[in-house]
Amino acid sequence: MASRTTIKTVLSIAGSDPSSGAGLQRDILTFKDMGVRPLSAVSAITVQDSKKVFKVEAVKSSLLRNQVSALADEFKVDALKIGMLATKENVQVVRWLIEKYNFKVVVLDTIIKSSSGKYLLKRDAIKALKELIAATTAVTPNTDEAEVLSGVRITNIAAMESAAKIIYSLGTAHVIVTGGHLRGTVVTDVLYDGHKYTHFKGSRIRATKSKLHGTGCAFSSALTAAIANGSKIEDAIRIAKDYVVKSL
Ligand code: PXL
Repeated sequence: MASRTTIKTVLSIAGSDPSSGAGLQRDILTFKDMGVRPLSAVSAITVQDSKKVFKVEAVKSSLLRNQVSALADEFKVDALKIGMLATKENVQVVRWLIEKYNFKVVVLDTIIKSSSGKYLLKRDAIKALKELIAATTAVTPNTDEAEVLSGVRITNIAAMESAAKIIYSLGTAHVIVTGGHLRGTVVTDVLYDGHKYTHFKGSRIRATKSKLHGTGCAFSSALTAAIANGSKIEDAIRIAKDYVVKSL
C-alpha cells in the first residue's frame, strides 16, 4: 500500500444545481470520488430538474466573498475550481479573492449557458470573465464558450486550436477546449500550454441528455482534484476524461 499522505482540500465556487447533475452538488460528488476534501461557496441558486433550468438568482457578491473568506481564513486550499458565477460583480469579487488569498491552482470552467440554453452568466459579464482568465492556471471552455471568448467560429479541431491560442493570450497557463459539442464519433479535447497543442481523444458516449448534463462540471472538477493530488496537466486531463466516462 502507498504511504499515507495528507488529503488535499479543493474549493468549488459554483451555482447550486438542486438536481445534482451539474454545479456545486456535482462538484462535491466528484471531489469525493477523487479523494479530495470538498469545500464550497455558492454563487447562485438555480431552479432546475434534470433537463431544464427554470430560474437563476445570483447571490450578492459580498455574500460570496464572505463564504470564501471564512473558508480560506481557516483552511489551506490546495486548489480552487470556479464554475458558474452569474454576474459581473461575482466575477470581479472572485478575481479579488484569488489575489487576496494567493490561490496557486485555479481552474476556471468558463460557464456561460446551460445545455438547455439558459444564460448562467449575464451578458455584461463577459469582459470581466476574460479578465478573470488572467488570474487562472487553467481554463476549460467547451467549443461554444471558446467561440464567445475568442471570436473564432469553431467547426473543427484546427479552429479549436486557434481559439485556444487566443484564450491563452488572455493570461492563463493552460487552455483546454473540450470538443464534446462538435459532431463526430470521436471527441477530441485540445490543450494549449503556450508552446504546443496536445489532443486527447475519446469515443463519444451515447447517453440521454439528462445524463450528459453536468459532464463539463464533472470534467473540470476531476481535473482540479487530479492537479491537487499532484498530477501534471496532461495526466490530469486523462484522469478527468476517464472519470467522466466511468460516471456515465
Ligand atoms: O453545466 C453547466 C452548469 C453549471 N452550474 C450550474 C448549472 C449548470 C447547467 O445547468 O445549473 C449551477
